[in-house]
Amino acid sequence: MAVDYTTHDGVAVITLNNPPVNGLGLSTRAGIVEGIERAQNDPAIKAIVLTGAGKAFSGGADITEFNTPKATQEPTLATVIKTVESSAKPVVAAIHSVAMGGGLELALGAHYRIAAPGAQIALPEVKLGILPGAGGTQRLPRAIGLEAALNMIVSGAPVMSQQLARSGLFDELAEGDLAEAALAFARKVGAKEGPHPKVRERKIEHPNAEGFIQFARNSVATLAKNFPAPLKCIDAVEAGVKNGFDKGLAVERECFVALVQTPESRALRHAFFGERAASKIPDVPADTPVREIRQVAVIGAGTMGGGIAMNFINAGIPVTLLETKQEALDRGLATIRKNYEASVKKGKLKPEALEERMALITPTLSYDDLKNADLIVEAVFEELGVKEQVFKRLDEVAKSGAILASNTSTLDVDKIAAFTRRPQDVVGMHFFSPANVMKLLEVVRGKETAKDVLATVMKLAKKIKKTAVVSGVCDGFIGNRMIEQYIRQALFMLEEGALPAQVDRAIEKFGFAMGPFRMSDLAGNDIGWAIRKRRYQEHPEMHYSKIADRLCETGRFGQKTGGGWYDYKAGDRTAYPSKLVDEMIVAHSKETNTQRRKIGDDEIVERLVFALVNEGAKILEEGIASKASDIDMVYLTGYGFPLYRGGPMLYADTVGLYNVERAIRRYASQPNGDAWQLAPRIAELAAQGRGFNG
Ligand code: 3H9
Repeated sequence: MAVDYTTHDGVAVITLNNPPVNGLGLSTRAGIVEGIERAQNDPAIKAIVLTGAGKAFSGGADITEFNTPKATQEPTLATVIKTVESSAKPVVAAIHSVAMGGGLELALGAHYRIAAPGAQIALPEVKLGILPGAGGTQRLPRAIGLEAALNMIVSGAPVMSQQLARSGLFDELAEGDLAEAALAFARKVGAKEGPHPKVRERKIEHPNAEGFIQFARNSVATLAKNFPAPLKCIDAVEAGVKNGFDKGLAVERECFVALVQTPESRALRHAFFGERAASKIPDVPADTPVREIRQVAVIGAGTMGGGIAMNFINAGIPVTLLETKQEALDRGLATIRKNYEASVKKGKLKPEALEERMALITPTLSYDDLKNADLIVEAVFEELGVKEQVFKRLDEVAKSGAILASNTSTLDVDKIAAFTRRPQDVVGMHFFSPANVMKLLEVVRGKETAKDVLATVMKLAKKIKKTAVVSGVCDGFIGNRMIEQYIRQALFMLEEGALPAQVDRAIEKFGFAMGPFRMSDLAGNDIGWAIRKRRYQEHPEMHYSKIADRLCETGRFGQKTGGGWYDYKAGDRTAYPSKLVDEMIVAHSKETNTQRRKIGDDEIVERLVFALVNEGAKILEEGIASKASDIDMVYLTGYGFPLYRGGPMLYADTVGLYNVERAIRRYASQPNGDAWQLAPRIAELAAQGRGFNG
């Protein structure tokens, strides 16, 4: 049963009981209606309390039902709320922990609301690409005022119940036991004559509602460029302000139905579930015991090591920071301090917190100081010999059961594990630069990595607010292995007729934060050069355009050398197209006897994105990633793939794998076609009319 019904001295208590968050799925909705009717028909009942069991009042509509028949099957949420609102006996919503989306809308349909402090109150629907679809855009402005409501609706951000104590949303804030307070409140209002108050009957008071709505529309239009939902929220609120509750409700409904079918909403819901699914590893049960991480050590105080250390410090976990030389240690500490000072300046960190955080770092030059660490993350030079020295030393000093993690982005974690006598304790933790900012953490699972090590690292990742995705061992793991194919295509296109600025412009228009050439200039072109040199040795059969090598031979490594694919001016990160480089590209085509042609933006986008998709499919086939949504999470959180497209694999599903396959076969038959080896998984799924995500 998704709803419990109990009675307490004249009060009926309807308790949503649909773990984990009392989502308002069909059976829960039906249970509420049943409960209200039962209470109406029982003469002994004078009032009704509506509440939630477990860790939420309600997290809102059940998102998994969207676009399925259950979503529109009666009783819909609108019917449930109408039933609650029109109950002759007063309904008191007793809110704790979480009242979000449809959950808050349900509470707004009650006659009274009583809340525990510390409850998160939100209409977060915009974050899923929709708008509150069960009266939220109409009732919240009537409950807390136009401005506060519009802020909550358009941002989706949660507000703590105590902050709303005087907003008109709650009749009471329960300081003690919520259940008892709700019963007492219900008895009190149950003794009163009806009718009981309805939020829908309140007025929206605002001195200049029209002006404010116009102002909100203008601000939202620029902020929410690629997302249609926020503007629709304003349309619905405006309709209610101008034409009354019922007309507003009709506009809200219309907008909801349209938005829930948009690709943007599908992408955002995919990301919501993808983030949660990423933390689940198929053969590592949720109840796997975890190791306790009270003390962390980081080896290497460079940009990467310092950034990694900051993650733990920010979560209140003390860090021992090890370097080989005092100057390097001092430099690393100074950089960390500078980063925190910048946060203080921006008002993101309280000045007193700066010293507290710095105090959590113990700098050292001695491996002996690592003996108490529960987790040691290595961020030293990316060379197997250097890693060997570090891990052999760690094997000597680390306590038994300590997790030994490498931040390697390219090296074989199994080889690194084999430098120790405890490969089961070794794991890859691949942070992305800047490590204190980027959300992505690739957790690299070696062939001997213990399950409890994985479970521990995944849990810790949540604590340090990272999106952790598990990758098997392969060259480049998930993210960099795919990006290599993307860059390869970008370079071929230069040879065939495009110029860097055109390629970047096309893919940035598609929604990438940064095109491949601007990205490469930022990261340093020498990094890719080193990887290609290795490839020429290891995979001489793999064919690359030599245009990037030619650029590197001139010393144009990117922003750090004042020039790369673009020109840069001192103190200015703007990428200016470089006449010199463009001429070099054209000359290179000539020398390689390549007939330059006009390449359209559509082709640029297709070749870049499908190169990711094709490699992603191979990664799935090989079991390097366990699900397509993991790959999407890597690209959404680490590589600037546009969120509103949901990641490369979901995008491929949106285009249709049949079309992806045809395009790849076409490119395979054109110049540089040897780079396109169609992943069998794409052909298989396309033949079955399926996508990567079902
Ligand atoms: C809506 O209400 C539309 C209406 O306006 C109109 C309708 C007509 N549905 O985040 P967690 C699952 S739209 C289904 O790890 P936490 C989640 O997938 C809805 N499932 O926990 C996960 O499953 P699993 C508006 C949901 O404690 C588990 O619960 N509401 C839903 O860190 C635990 O989640 C929202 O957008 C749902 N609505 O945070 C709220 N919510 O264990 C979205 C959660 O299998 N939810 N799940 O991986 C949240 O923000 C957080 O989940 C919450 C709890 C704060 C509630």
